Amino acid sequence: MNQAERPEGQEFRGAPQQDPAALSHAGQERSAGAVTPPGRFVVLEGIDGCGKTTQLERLRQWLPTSGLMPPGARLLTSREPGGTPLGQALRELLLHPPAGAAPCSDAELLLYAADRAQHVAQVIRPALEAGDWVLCDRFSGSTAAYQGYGRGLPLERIAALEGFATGGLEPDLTLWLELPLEESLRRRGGRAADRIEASGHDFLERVAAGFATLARQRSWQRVDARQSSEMVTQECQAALRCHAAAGAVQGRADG
Ligand code: Z5A
Repeated sequence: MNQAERPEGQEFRGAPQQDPAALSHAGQERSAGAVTPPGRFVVLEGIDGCGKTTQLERLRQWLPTSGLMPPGARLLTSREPGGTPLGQALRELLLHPPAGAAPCSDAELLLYAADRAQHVAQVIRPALEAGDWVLCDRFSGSTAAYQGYGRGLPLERIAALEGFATGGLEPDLTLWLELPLEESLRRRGGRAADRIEASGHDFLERVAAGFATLARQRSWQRVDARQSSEMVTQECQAALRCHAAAGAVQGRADG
């Protein structure tokens, strides 16, 4: 999707929800030891061209009137890399570096971590702490898939760096848009590849397999991205409803 069309950093207010109990998350924890901000953090992951940008825009339009968001909560959409002004500069360096400035694998990992640290500190955590919802195109899973499984950097090193960059913040829900690599290449068509996309077929195959492994390990919600974009949207919406319903049950158990 065209850069100018991307809806990053936009905010929308939720309509009054149909079931106020559906989003009771006070006191829940995303991960052991991490205090949970009251908002919701939803991430779209998958290989290049799997339809994240398309679905982010559709969910951006749907969520505020879905009845899932608490009254007054805002929806913020963002992406990585590039969800902050610093991130925009890092994105250019990462995807379209000037001649001679392409980062080595370790530097690439550190630049993605820097982008994420700034994004969490400046955008994501403040929004979640204010009770808002954040819908993000890519997060930590992409680093494990591309720099871990793709580049072959040690996953333990990546995990340690992630903890440092995010302060332990993890998504509440990750929607993994699963698409075969060949279909992703077909969808890309004649569009010029950025530096990561140009890393070669074997690299992209390792990334795609890495996403499948991560989805199993991290209990991501799989969405079949081969379907029409309307059907993909419906699956994403169903996953979000399910997640909210599970939150309501958990909230009642806690309360
Ligand atoms: N990267 C990394 O290495 N490490 C990290 O930690 C992070 C990222 C965070 C960011 O690229 C690059 O950074 C990315 C990973 C790396 N590189 N790669 N490869 P980006 O943000 O510029 O782009 P992207 O996220 O990889 O993908 P994209 O090009 O924006 O694609 P998309 O958002 O997933 O898909 P789309 O734009 O919605 O759709 C692609 C096309 O398919 C478009 O023509 C649509 O109209 C069409 N489409 C969408 N859905 C459908 C369906 N359902 N059917 C048919 N056609 C469809």
